[in-house]
Amino acid sequence: MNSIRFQKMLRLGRPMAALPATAALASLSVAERAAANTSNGYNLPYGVTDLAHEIYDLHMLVFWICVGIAIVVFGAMIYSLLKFRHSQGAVPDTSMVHSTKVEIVWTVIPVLILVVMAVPAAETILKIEDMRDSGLTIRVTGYQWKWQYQYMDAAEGVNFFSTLAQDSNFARELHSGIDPRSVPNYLLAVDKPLVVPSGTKVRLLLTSQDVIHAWWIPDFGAKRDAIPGFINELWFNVTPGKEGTYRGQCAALCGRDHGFMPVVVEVKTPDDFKKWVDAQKAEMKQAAAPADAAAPAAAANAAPAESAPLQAAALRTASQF
Ligand SMILES: [Cu+2]
Repeated sequence: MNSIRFQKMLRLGRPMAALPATAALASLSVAERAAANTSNGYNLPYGVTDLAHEIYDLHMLVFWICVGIAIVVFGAMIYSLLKFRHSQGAVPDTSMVHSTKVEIVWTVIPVLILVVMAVPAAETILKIEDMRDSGLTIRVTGYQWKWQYQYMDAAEGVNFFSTLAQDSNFARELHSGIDPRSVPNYLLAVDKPLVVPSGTKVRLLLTSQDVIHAWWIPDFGAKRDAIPGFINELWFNVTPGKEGTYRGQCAALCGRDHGFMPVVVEVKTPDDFKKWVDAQKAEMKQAAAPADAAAPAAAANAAPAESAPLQAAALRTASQF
């Protein structure tokens, strides 16, 4: 079953993107709210990628199947309890005890329901694992308690750390005297967000330098563990027109400051992304200028030499699937 059919079937359950369900959302400016997460605070976010929509629709399909089962099962139970109660002179029917016919029926029906759920779920899982034809690869490394982003492909060489924004960091301290509600995007803001282009399949290679972290952006339908000594992959492709800032958190309990390493992604149009990459490269060149003067050959060789094992690792993980 494809996702478009799901969407038509299940539109009922879709949350309203602009519903200001939480105090945090209510405190955002209009511009920020437009780019805020698409969750209404009660359900999964509908998301901004096709994959996120598909995951949402699957979730709603299973939800409505569960609702249907609950109505049928509890309906039959309540009806029987009331209709055939002892005070009404009901006599137990023993003809269905150890009935092969009944046992076949109550085995086959649940199996069919499971198959109905498993087929579209398997299709989506295969899609989630399909890392082919990505347009941009970024290596993501988790640390206690920050993220490092190292770009490959066209943005090769762009490399930075992303840590909790300073105003959140001050406000979170014990007896800071700062009201967290006065801090925009409290604990969900960073100094330097990951920047990606829209309409591009972005592949992340996730690893960690210390303990297990997990990179998670609910609106991308993307969450995966970052494990030391191991490279995990995930991909997302943000629908063009959905440019903006998307926020998530580290989703694996990774130590004392686990709650203070948010994930923030800024989605730009491919043109703006290219400009951003150029600006980053110019900035890095400027920062490296004194070193270049001292050892031009070493500086020129450093970047490719460092990235070669990464490229090899990327190829290795790609070939596993
Ligand atoms: Cu973490």
